[in-house]
Amino acid sequence: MWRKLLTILSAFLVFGVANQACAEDGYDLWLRYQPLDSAAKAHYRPVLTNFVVPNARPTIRAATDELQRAFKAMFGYALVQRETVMHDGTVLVTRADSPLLKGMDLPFARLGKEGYLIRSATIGGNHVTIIAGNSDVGALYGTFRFLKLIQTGQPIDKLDIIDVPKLQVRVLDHWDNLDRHVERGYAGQSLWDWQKLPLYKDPRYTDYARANASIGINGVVPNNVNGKAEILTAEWLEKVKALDDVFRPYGIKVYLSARFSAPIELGGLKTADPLDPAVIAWWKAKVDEIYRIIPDFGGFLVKANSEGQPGPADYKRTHADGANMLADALRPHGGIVMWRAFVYAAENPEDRHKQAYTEFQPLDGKFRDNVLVQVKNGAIDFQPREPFHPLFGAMPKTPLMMEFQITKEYLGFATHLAYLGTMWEEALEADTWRPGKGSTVADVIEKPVDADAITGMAGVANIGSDFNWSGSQFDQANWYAFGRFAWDPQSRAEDVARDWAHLTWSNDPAIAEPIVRMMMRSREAVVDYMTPLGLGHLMATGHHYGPGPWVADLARPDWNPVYYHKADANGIGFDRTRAGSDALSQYAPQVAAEWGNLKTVPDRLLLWFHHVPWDYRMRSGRTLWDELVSRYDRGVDEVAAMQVQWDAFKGRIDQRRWEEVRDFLAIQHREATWWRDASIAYFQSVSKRPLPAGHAAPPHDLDWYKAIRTPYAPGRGE
Ligand code: GCW
Repeated sequence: MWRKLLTILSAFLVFGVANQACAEDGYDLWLRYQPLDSAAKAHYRPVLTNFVVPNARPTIRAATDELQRAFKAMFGYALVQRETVMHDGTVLVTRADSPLLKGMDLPFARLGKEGYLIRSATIGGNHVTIIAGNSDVGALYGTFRFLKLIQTGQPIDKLDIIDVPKLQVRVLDHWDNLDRHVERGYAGQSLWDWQKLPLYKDPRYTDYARANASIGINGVVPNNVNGKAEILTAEWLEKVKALDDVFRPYGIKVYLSARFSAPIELGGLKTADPLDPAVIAWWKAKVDEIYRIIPDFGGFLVKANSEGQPGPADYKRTHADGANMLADALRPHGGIVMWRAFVYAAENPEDRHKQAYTEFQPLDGKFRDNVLVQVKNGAIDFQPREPFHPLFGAMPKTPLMMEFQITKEYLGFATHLAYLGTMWEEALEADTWRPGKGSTVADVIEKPVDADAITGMAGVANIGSDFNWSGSQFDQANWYAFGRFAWDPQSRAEDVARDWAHLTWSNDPAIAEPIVRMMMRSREAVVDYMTPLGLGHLMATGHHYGPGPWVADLARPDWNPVYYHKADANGIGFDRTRAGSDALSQYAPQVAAEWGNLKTVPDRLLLWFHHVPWDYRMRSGRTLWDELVSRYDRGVDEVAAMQVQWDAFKGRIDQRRWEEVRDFLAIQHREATWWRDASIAYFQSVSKRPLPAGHAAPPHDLDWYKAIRTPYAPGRGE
């Protein structure tokens, strides 16, 4: 009797545990390693029985640990480990200089420092799979690629793959404060538990590093660009070192945001003037100290003379003076400076769109060669849609790196489903026409300005301590996509979405394909219900949550939405043609000609560059006013369509994740409707035109929307 009871009990326990293991919550990201069915196992088994570990270098160990983890999960068994002897079915994870590869003609010369090859080969009569690079980290990247093939059900018996990253610095910028508040973060607190560091290293740091390495990210800036100087003190550097120790095996370097006034705050100096010998000496000593603690430190990220941050202009010096001073301190150690071009000044009446170009373009060629100038994709600020930044192509002697925002400050925080791959693709494939036709933004950032110039891309992270990392299941796609675009700026957003959907949701095309279609349309939906037809910067004040197109009372003109849309009785839009602010003249003449002409400017940028009468006839045949209203509705309808699509997945996607997405789509629908109603109510009060037939009036009057206050919205900028 007791035996029977025990069996039932243990069956219950096993079932209970198994059940729990199946309850996916998103923690595993795209590295879910789902159990394969028996047909798939039988298919793969001949190619995979054991592997060789020629040595125990930490990065090779990280790669083989990942292989084992994945195999146990997918196949139900671990690979047998062999030291040197190969058998049929060996996976060899190694480096170009391995004696095991002696005499083989492999194209290592094409792989650079971080590239890899995956090759099905015969060694000593055995059929093996070689995963190798010139460096250990190349082999690690190759391992993740190999696993992806299995995760997505691809054949692996005749492999001949080569892949090399096109950019060198592929870095995540965390806007995390030392008290764990994340500026513009919507995924909980900062991942970095500084108070427990350096002694306690949360295992999540390793999982974070695995996820980054799996998509080729090789750098992390853990602290906010609006930062405190304390991070540079010895006490904090020990904490940073602890993180660095976790990241190193995954090929990830740590960089730090450096506050320009640190010599005053930490060093007790009277000035932070970059040409002052005492300041120069302070930074040199500080950098030497950092490298004593963190020998593979990457360098500094700096936000200077922007939104109240200190910088060289405080001493009438240029950005180049500031960046070069830090670069000189870092150079002996091989460190770099990422100097942000996101600058605009309160006292400057010039169109904010123009200010970064005005300040930086004349400095072309004046930066040290270990400086990268980090430029946001657009000239204003990560809006749902912006034209590409005019600096791309305009500084041919200066390495420019792209800065994208992964966290969705302006695209619905964590809850709105907005795949940013399409936005980044749009920016990267834009033709700068510099020096001539066919020189895209991707080309500009990819082609080194001289033989050994650095290249890079930065993404403002959307990661926090939420169990699903990004605050939502679908925001994981943006982290994933950032890695893929940083590896290859010519990536196609749709391919990336498809890979992610397969890895994250299902290999069943009946699920994955509709998800890809949702993702591909999702960002345009946000543009439609927030900032259609080239509008931008219409959000509420401070936290940026919800609509605020009426806001006109902020200290600086260029913080007010009315500055950007300029709606009046005649029309709407910012005239940036020669008759207006002339920001267009910062682009190549061909670009300026296309966008400056009402006949050729695409609808999507119309109001970014032109002030247009409400009755202007659009390509659709509708008036501008009618078109504007119909765009708002189109955006809301698209969200409703996503809800219908998602409902159709009920029971076919694991419950918890399915429910979360369903509920988030409901939030998105409510907020999209809020944006639509409030914006139409406001613009109608200016345009004084009736709504076109078939478009419902907002349910409340304008004052009702204006009165909405959400002081506790997350991610505040402080
Ligand atoms: O997008 C704006 C944000 C600020 C941010 C700034 C920047 C870190 O609202 O919170 O500050 O850009 O990029 O420096």
